[in-house]
Amino acid sequence: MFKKVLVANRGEIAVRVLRACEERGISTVAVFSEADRTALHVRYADEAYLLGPAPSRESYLRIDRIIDAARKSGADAIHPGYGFLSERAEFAAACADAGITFIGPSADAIAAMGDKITARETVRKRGVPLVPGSEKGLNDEALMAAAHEIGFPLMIKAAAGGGGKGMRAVLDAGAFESAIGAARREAMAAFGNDEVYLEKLITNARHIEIQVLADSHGNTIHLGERECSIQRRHQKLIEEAPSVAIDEKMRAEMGRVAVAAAESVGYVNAGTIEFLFDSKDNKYYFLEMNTRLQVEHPVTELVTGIDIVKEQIAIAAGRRLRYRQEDIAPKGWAIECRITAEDPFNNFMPSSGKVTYLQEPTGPGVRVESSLYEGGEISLYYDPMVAKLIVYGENRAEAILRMRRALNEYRIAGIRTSIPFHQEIMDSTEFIWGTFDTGFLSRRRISARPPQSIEHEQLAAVVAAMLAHEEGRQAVAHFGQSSNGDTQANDWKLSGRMRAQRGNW
Ligand code: MV4
Repeated sequence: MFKKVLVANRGEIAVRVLRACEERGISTVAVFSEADRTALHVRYADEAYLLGPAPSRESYLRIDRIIDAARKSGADAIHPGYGFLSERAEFAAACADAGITFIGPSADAIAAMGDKITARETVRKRGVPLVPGSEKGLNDEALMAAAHEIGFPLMIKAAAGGGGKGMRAVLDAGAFESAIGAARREAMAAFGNDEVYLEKLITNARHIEIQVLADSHGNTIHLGERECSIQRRHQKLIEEAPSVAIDEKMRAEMGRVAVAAAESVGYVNAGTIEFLFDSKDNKYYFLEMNTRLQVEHPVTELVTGIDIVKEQIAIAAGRRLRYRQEDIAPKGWAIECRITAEDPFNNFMPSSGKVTYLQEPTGPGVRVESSLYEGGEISLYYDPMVAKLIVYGENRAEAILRMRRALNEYRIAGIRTSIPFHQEIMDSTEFIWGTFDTGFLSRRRISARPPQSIEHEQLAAVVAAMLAHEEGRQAVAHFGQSSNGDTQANDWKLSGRMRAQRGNW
């Protein structure tokens, strides 16, 4: 097992990884920029090394300086966290060249999944369903021909992109030629690679991803799904596990397909396969594979009881996974809200400043992953996410009510945060019914004023409806369709709401 691990990241994920090392009795090394001298992760680690000035390109993205810090500290492994260098094949290679273990997949696996067209063609050979799209190496003329075959509307995506970066929808042939040019220019500027590809646009789909864990002894398993459809400009804001949209049969099938996708590149360590799920026809399509630990990993940890970061460390140290697929039985419901230093009442304008007061929620089923502390400074140099609030409940109704309670307890003064946004979502019918898709936020306008707490009887209706829906789901699962073609759940929903209005829910 490693004696000393360097965490090449900052903020809440650096603290998260440092904690996992602490619990495994591993010494810890932090790295930091000038702007992070007093940051929580620096204070938490056993030792810390300055990388350089605040801008990421001078600090957290400097492979040479990070390797240098690892050498100076005698770290025998590096955990990249997410973002920054976590999906840079050249960083994984630099670690290997320096004789330092990279806690993640091989440079080859990162590269294979990093090129989104190669990834599609690799997993297709294992029978993974793809969105109908174009193959590698097409020039504009060939792409035009492919576009007419695929049909409109379609999506133009950057081969070196991912996470929605460099992606644009094209609704008809007339807009296609200019869109291709713009997409290539954008891809070149963002990734230094102007290759683009086409996919049929899947409308009103859900973003469902499967967590995969693979050791270096040929054991690859999945830990169930996460629903991540509530995104703003391709930034996930709320994630949950499991998803209301898929049943046990679909879960097993998507899990099997995700494992096959990971095995297609000889994947080792934690990874996530992203799918689009079309509940209109119960079809799902491979989007891409994320070759890193994800922000939203805690929701999977809460429903499986598995510490994914500790598993990553054990796998990188050559240990065998202690689980087989049949040991994985997700239980209960988890929801995560990303707390960002942004003002939801001012178009999510980033907010900076000193945290003058901090009161974090606690109590049953509440987990906070955060780098905030009273007196700490939030700057504009880095991603605005400053904390994650994750709750666990026996079912979705309890998880939503618990999230409402925890959000109401959360107090952060000195900066504006996305907390009020999350409070509104937890009150919204579309979220409570679980009928949202990736277009959810584009259909909503954030109210221009802080939400009034809903009246008790309204809350009663919400709770009753959720519980009825939950019972209904179980009833549907048990009894299937009712006579008039509606699912049993709809009848239960109605009765739930009616029961609440009578007050005897
Ligand atoms: C799509 C799509 C619809 N059709 N591809 C977004 C992030 C990246 N992982 C891929 N994403 C999508 N790819 C096709 N062919 C819808 C999404 C998508 C999305 C798109 C717009 C706004 C929000 C979204 C949330 C999740 C997924």
